[in-house]
Amino acid sequence: MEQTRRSLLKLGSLIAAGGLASWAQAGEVKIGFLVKQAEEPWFQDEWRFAEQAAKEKSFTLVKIGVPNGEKLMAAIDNLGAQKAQGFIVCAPDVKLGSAIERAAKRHSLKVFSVDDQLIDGKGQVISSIPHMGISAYEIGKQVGQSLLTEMKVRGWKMNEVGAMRIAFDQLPTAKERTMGAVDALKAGGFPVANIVDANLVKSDTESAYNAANIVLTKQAGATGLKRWLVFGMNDETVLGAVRAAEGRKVDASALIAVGIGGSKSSLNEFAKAKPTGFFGSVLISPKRHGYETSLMMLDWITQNRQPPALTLTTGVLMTRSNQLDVRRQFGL
Ligand code: FCA
Repeated sequence: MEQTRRSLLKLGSLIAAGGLASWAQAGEVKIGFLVKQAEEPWFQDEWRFAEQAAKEKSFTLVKIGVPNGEKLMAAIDNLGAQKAQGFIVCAPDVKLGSAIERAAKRHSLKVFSVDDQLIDGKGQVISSIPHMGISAYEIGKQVGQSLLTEMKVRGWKMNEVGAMRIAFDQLPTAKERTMGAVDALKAGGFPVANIVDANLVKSDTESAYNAANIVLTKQAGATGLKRWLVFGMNDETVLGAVRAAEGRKVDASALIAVGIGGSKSSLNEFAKAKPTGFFGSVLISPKRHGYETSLMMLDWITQNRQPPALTLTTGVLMTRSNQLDVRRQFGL
């Protein structure tokens, strides 16, 4: 009798907690993971960690690369047709926010953005779509501070140094990251006149290579600055500038470039026998952005527990010398 009473009590609390009222079992769940640049190591890592979550929790993960708006809309329709319940997205253009939200509603799909926060037609953040991103401005500041520190270690005179901001200002997180670095440099007394923008057309290595070449050509004539700091939104764009500097015979010792990401692009660079101008990268967590977002989406679908409106993740400077430790700290 006592046992029955206890089981009934347990049942009651389970129902209260939503345990029995679950909407779908994990095994029936299908979650899309849509990324703008599937070829970039960061997104491959995100997918890998999302796969890990899918395997552990037995749901189906549908990975789709969405390099443009058309592919993105087709992918959402496709997920709807497959009877998926939700998707995580890093969109090729954040201004597609309202269109994404409408398409998701039409197919009764839950939507959770990752990395790049979606905006509406007025440029306002769409707060009804939960988001996980990096604390862009703070991480940018870390980049700027590490550039200052390394410059001091090398004994450079700041007024003889140029700082190149690889800019992609149409993407808010990219602007915040790079402006964080600019503000840190300014706060450290770096001469504002020596900070120049290399404007990206696209956020990839090739575009950064071209943009950096333009800046270096101009500066060689104008100011003759021979030592450079380089920073940008991610490792891939910073590496484009490093390659451009190498092409113009800037010695590795005359360059301090710090990226953001810490995935394969930077690890390959650190693995080179001779150090290049790529000094470090602020490691961010593809595990949190891939694994954790997937589990949050699963909870939303199965427990009706909506993810927090905003989750911001942090980073740690990784260099050739501390890479193993830092990656271990991040569970990578
Ligand atoms: C953006 C960038 C990626 C990565 C991610 C966290 O989406 O394009 O390279 O830095 O944020």
